[in-house]
Amino acid sequence: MLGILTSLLIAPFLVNRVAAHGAVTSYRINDEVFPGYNAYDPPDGQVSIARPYYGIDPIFDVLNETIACNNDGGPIGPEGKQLSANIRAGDTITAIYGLWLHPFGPATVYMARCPGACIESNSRDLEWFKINHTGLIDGDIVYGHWGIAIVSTTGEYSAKVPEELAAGEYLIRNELIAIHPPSTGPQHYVECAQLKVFREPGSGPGKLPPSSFLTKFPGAYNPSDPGLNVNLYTPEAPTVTTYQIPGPAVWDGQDEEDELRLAESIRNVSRW
Ligand SMILES: [Cu+2]
Repeated sequence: MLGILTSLLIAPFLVNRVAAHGAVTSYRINDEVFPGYNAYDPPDGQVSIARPYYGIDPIFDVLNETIACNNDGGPIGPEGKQLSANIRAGDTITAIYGLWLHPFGPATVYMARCPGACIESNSRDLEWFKINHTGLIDGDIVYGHWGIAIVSTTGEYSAKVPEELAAGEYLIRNELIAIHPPSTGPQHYVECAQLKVFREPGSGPGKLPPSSFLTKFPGAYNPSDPGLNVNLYTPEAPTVTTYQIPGPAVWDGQDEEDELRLAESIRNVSRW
């Protein structure tokens, strides 16, 4: 009797816990689907553009050594197992999630240039730049729409590779930040994949983001970032309609002077 009662009480809790987590299970580029990595099968049999990841459980500590790609930084294995997908600069890559239910928090997408072949690169050593993010889309932080709710309603999240980006090998890093836990702090769900970016003939060499856009993982976030310290459970939470997405500004091809001009114009505006 006690056993049945206990399992009735505990089972839904466990199911919810497991079911609520999630990860990228495949990618889509121009209608072509690239199978992802399965953290619950042995890595030996797997061939994928995805970097391996430890599992669907979130990372809580933004200073954790695994926060770059939710693994030790390395590829699945040698070339032949660790693949890369070709993508044209300016095209869109869609991360497809097997299951995702958390509705509160921002979605972010980063890329990092590998100095040589990505298969030789540890994700922790690379300099990352943000290519896309979606925070609070509308409404307030409790009843409004968030970036990660795009994933809970559509099962996927898309980001455009900057049209200006130089050709070469890159990692892409999809991250969903679920901010609902009241006591533990936000949950970071991170997966990476390898891309080979090429450019349309005649479109020029492209460029890399200026250093002001570059960051490291760990390093991009600080536990004290405002966007990582939002409490949805206060009486005033339904009146909060702004949210500051953690991490650097999005780079969509602008150079440093553009960015300085923008910062200057914002400073001028805020003086008024
Ligand atoms: Cu979860």
